[in-house]
Amino acid sequence: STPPVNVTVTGAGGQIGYALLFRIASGQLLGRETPVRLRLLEIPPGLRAAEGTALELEDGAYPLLHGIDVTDDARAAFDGVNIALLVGARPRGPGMERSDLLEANGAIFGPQGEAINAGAADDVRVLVVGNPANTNALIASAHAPDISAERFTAMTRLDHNRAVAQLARHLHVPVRAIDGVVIWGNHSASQYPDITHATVDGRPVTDLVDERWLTDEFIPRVAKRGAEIIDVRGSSSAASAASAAIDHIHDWVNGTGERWTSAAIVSDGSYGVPEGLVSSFPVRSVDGAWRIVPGLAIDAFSRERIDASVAELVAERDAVRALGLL
Ligand code: NAX
Repeated sequence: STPPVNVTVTGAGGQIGYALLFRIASGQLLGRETPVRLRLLEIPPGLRAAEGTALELEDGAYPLLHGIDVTDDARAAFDGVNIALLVGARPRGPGMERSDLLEANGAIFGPQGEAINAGAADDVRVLVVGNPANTNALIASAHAPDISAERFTAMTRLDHNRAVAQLARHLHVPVRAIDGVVIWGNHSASQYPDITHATVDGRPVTDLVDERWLTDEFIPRVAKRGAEIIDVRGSSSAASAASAAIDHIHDWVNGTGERWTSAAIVSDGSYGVPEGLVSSFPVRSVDGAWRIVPGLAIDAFSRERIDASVAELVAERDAVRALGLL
């Protein structure tokens, strides 16, 4: 029988953790044949909540769940880890400057990168969900010199899924009919949801939507969807974020076939994105690795928006470098 896969979730006592862990335990992350061992990492104030979630996981009597450990020790949490979902992060508090936020998160993702470097399995895959996700992934990767930077990714799948869903709704077509949507750049309001390569059942989407809808409704709606959820729901996206994290890892492990998705991965210099930045690209997953979709024509409208979001990533990288976090 298949040996269990070690899955570590940080911030496990939080709201995304609560939406995520039961789906992992039920086999939606790695399939119904693959047993999992869960490690939940929290900081002391979150430990009780994580322990409570662990009790409920036990009560699910999931046949695939081969054990749950709850800890506040990163070394223990990442020992032998195959899949690391880094959800816990320091949110922006009142009066906190951007550099304070980057510094506080550097203090989390640096040590976690070191612990991953020390203990992870050879096939480790890391997904950073906690914000600022791209730069947190960059910091973690910089602290894991023995692990290929390709193994550190950040989540823009929620933005991707939001873009696909908005497009499907606007065009009155099923989500499944749509391919070729791209999120470029940073997981922030500067992101660029690009439909210039998108198709509906093979037909170019650009033939089907007008430019006003694209610039005045679609792009801002996707980029500000997180704020809309907070406004309507009263708290930030959790189940949809968990769902996107499942999609990201599932596709990374199992492959995407010819379809594309979006993921923030280390840049190889493609599309003018400076090498080494963790930026969102159009990707396929082939043989267990993300591959940037090559050779897309980038029009002037897209170029400007990609460059703006990438400039924000460069500024974040420079700021954390100045703080000595890289
Ligand atoms: P919660 O505040 O509900 O939970 C976060 C948990 O992380 C808390 O229990 C806290 O104790 C824990 N934590 C903090 N520092 C930790 C550390 N050093 N080690 C382990 N655990 C730690 O937030 P939640 O709504 O679950 O969101 C988690 C993160 O996801 C936030 O940073 C949020 O901004 C980010 N998001 C990212 C998204 C994306 O698309 N990339 C979308 C959803 C979400 O906004």
